[in-house]
Amino acid sequence: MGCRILLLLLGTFFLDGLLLSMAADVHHYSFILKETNFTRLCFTKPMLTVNESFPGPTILVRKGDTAFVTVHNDGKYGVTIHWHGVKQPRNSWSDGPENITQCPIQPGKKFTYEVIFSDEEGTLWWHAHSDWSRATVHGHIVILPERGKTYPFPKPYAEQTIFLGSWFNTDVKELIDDAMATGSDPEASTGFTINGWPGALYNCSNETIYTLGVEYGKTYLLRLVSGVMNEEMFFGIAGHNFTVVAQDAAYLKPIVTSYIMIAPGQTMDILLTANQTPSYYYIAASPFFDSNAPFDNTTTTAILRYTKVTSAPSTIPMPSLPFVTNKKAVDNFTAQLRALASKKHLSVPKNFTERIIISVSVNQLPCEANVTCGGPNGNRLAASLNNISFSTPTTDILQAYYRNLNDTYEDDFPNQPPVYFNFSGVDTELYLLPEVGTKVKMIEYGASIEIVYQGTNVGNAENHPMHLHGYSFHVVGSAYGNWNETTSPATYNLVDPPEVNTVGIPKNGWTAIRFVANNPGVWFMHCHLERHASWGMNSVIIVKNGPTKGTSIRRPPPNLPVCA
Ligand SMILES: *[C@@H]1O[C@H](CO)[C@@H](O)[C@H](O)[C@H]1NC(C)=O
Ligand SMILES: *[C@@H]1O[C@H](CO)[C@@H](O)[C@H](O)[C@H]1NC(C)=O
Ligand SMILES: *[C@@H]1O[C@H](CO)[C@@H](O)[C@H](O)[C@H]1NC(C)=O
Ligand SMILES: *[C@@H]1O[C@H](CO)[C@@H](O)[C@H](O)[C@H]1NC(C)=O
Ligand SMILES: *[C@@H]1O[C@H](CO)[C@@H](O)[C@H](O)[C@H]1NC(C)=O
Ligand SMILES: *[C@@H]1O[C@H](CO)[C@@H](O)[C@H](O)[C@H]1NC(C)=O
Ligand SMILES: *[C@@H]1O[C@H](CO)[C@@H](O)[C@H](O)[C@H]1NC(C)=O
Ligand SMILES: *[C@@H]1O[C@H](CO)[C@@H](O)[C@H](O)[C@H]1NC(C)=O
Ligand SMILES: *[C@@H]1O[C@H](CO)[C@@H](O)[C@H](O)[C@H]1NC(C)=O
Ligand SMILES: *[C@@H]1O[C@H](CO)[C@@H](O)[C@H](O)[C@H]1NC(C)=O
Ligand SMILES: *[C@@H]1O[C@H](CO)[C@@H](O)[C@H](O)[C@H]1NC(C)=O
Ligand SMILES: *[C@@H]1O[C@H](CO)[C@@H](O)[C@H](O)[C@H]1NC(C)=O
Ligand SMILES: [Cu+2]
Repeated sequence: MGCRILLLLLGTFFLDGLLLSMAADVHHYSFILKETNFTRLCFTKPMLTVNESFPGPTILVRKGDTAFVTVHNDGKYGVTIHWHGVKQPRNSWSDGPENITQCPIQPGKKFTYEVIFSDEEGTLWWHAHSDWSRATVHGHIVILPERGKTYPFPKPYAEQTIFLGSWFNTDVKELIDDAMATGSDPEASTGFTINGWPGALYNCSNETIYTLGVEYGKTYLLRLVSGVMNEEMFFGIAGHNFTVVAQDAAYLKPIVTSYIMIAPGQTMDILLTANQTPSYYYIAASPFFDSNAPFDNTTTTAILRYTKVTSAPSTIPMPSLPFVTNKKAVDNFTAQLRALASKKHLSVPKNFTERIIISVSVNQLPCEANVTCGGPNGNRLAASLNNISFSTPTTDILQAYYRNLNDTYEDDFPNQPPVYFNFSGVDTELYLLPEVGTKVKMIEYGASIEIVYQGTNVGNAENHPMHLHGYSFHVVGSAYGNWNETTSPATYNLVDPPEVNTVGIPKNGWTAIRFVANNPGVWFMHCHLERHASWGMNSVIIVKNGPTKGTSIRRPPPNLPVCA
């Protein structure tokens, strides 16, 4: 797939390691977006895909490479693509979120993204970043170690990408447009999928199942992505424990477990050794969901089949996953996530130059006079950060920032919630009426930032997977209840906190993250539950330029889509 730029001419007097680490490759991909029919999902309507494939094609690179991806839009709507978890140093231009860093690629048009990899290593993913199109427009990004380098674990016999998805037996654009028109909760998905197949527990044929063939005694690296739209998921494999070795393209201290909890947007790399009685075993994923909102309560399955076993047993064993509301199981798992200690991780900021406290809420807005709204109390459902419900502009914020244009956004996103109250305990009938606006947070280049996300019990409380573009961050603390300036920082892990791009804020709890603002640009920050993002649980950070060209945002690429 790639044409390789080998820097061998630099001379053989370099030490091997140095030479190899400079040999970054350049890859070229072409994506054709178009409507496709998928009978395998009992699907009745065409859906938008890349290259008629669901999930879409995998981008395969090594650490530090660059990929040019030309996206041709042969669909009906404007779409953008985001490279989830790729930091894109100085290059917000290719980050993708619609009307944040670019305007959509219109039908009949194309745009070439320059996807710049830096320190990511492991598994990430790409997805559409326009309304709900990511439900069907998504795929893996696999980042291998640099040439000549190895994994920090024994080399697996083979690798396999595993994509957890949501499946809607309807047109997702119509679904979210209808819900937004009345402010009601969007319909839950019809089911979940593993590598695009729903599995044995739906009313499709039993042939609609993904099968992973394994050889007895071998170890496999499973690269798991959750592209699920609105639910966190438990995932397990009957009869087998497995070892989690990375999350969001950063290595972890190995965790041996029988299940994981993975939130929308997150990725996990898992080692599975096929060391049980050769047979068939179900692989399964089912939701973790602890709020009163509608959700998809189904289970998707795949089959782990030992090769040389020719027929299935009369009963294929199912993994026993935690019950849908089992918070303890979630906490047990997430508490074990620790960065693989290395020199790199000594870079956790020991203190901060700026602390930003952000309340995270589901709210309501009054219904317009001539509309019948479907939210609670006849209101419109909304969501907010620091009680500001984000309104997506109609021209992109990056252009406005780069060209100093007014009227697209305001730069006064506050460092504090507007009101302090018992965030985690307030009666759920109460809600704060959010302010609607396009407010961004300006950050000085090089600042050490601490963000405390404080979940609230306003509206319909639940776990929120918060995602920040352009960065990965250290998750230094998390607990139930209200964050306390005196007692909470004392509990922080500043030694080996996991480094991720998406983190679940516990229901009625808080999570603190730290990062150094060393990537100038315009970076979207949002809940990765798609309905909350649609309702405004979003904001933008703008990291200002540093003192030199090499610490400043790059120039815009040619042919950037313009706004209608
Ligand atoms: C997508 O399809 C186009 C047209 O058939 C092809 O040229 C391209 O290589 C495909 N891309 C990938 C990533 O497979
Ligand atoms: C999808 O299937 C429908 C109904 O069978 C058909 O009318 C339509 O042309 C198909 N669309 C594509 C893109 O193949
Ligand atoms: C399967 O079909 C039955 C009967 O129509 C229905 O009750 C059930 O909910 C369906 N199950 C799923 C998972 O769609
Ligand atoms: C698929 O197989 C499972 C397990 O054997 C069975 O319970 C289910 O009824 C089958 N579903 C269909 C649609 O045949
Ligand atoms: C998986 O781990 C659990 C808990 O440590 C243990 O009880 C169980 O025997 C293990 N199962 C296998 C198949 O190794
Ligand atoms: C979700 O599924 C579980 C297991 O079938 C069931 O006990 C629970 O009542 C379901 N919850 C809802 C809200 O449907
Ligand atoms: C969580 O872990 C503790 C100790 O490690 C164990 O006693 C408990 O049963 C676990 N809870 C769940 C729900 O798995
Ligand atoms: C951390 O930084 C803050 C503000 O920059 C300062 O007030 C505080 O004293 C520092 N704490 C420590 C332990 O250095
Ligand atoms: C509400 O009514 C006003 C005046 O008739 C009209 O201009 C506006 O478009 C209507 N809004 C909606 C959402 O229908
Ligand atoms: C982005 O802006 C265009 C107009 O330039 C508008 O049609 C589109 O709805 C906007 N997208 C979002 C997600 O608000
Ligand atoms: C932008 O806003 C500033 C401050 O409000 C004002 O001084 C300036 O004239 C405005 N620029 C444009 C191009 O409107
Ligand atoms: C924070 O904790 C301290 C020590 O327990 C307590 O004195 C203080 O009142 C708490 N602050 C708030 C805002 O609850
Ligand atoms: Cu959320």
